[in-house]
Amino acid sequence: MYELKIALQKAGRLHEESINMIKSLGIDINFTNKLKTEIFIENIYGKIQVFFLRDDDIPKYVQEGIATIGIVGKNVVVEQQKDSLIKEYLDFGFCRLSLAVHKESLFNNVKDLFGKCIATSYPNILKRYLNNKFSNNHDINIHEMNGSVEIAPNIGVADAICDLVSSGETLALNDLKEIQQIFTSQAVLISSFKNDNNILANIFISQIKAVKKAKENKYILFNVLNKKLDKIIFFLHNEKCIVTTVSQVNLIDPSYTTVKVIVKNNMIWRIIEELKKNNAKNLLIFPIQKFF
Ligand code: PRT
Ligand code: ZN
Repeated sequence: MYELKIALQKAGRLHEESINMIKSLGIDINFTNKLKTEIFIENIYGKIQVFFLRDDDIPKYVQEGIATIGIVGKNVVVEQQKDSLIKEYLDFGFCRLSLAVHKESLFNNVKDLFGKCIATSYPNILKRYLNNKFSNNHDINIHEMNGSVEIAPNIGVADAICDLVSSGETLALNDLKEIQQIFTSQAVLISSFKNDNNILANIFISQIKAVKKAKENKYILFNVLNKKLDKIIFFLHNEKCIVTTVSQVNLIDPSYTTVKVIVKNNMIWRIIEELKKNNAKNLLIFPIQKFF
């Protein structure tokens, strides 16, 4: 029996989607009591323990091995300078870290902030950005705040802010305008285990990769006239589609062949149009659950 300990955000922006991600792997994580801080799940390979923490604590717990795996925003991991824990990008929780100033301010770019003060909860990421951009040669002052950063310019604490933005509504509500994006973020899977010493963790990560890959593709099934088959197969290979089945035994009409193919999402329209042009029939498109 193997053991896997997973740390997720207890409440907040990543909570729901982290749970959905775990469920999509086929792990039954139904819990009714929202106040519960840990749950145990028995799986054919072993025991999975899920516990819920504040996002800021997740990288430390993972680094110390208290949790094997964690799901947290890349912004938190990089700010805590634990970048090496990142194993996989999870395609949710997208946001950006941006510099913003009062909408009527004359500051239009980062250089305009020389000699000025920027308030932020992300001093390390901001410092790294400024030092890289200006080769350590700038006199911008960083004022660290733990929350409500967006009010700093209005109360005279700072000339600009560096904060997370997703829709931009919070900036607009506080009469701020974005002048420079300095970092992009999304939810990441972090882990500090060595590759060969935790079988259940390896299985978990390979399942996550399979779900991600599945989301990027669709499964298409169609019937095509036998005489057009070679042309269609050549076209599909040329477009880097993965033809999984070519079945000559078509019970409805022997002059047709059934083809099954895996197609990247961004190619679907092009492929379908070409198939239609070649009189393909009974075109069906399926989502894929996991793709190994
Ligand atoms: O309680 P705990 O410490 O666990 O949570 P938290 O309050 O520190 O974090 P939480 O739940 O707000 O965010 C968790 C993670 O979600 C962040 O670390 C990011 O990786 C990600 N994320 C995605 C965001 C946003 N989008 C986001 N918009 N985190 C915060 N925001 C805030 C932003 O700081 C600003 O106040 O939302 C506001 C802006 O949103 P818009 O849509 O108005 O632009
Ligand atoms: Zn937090």
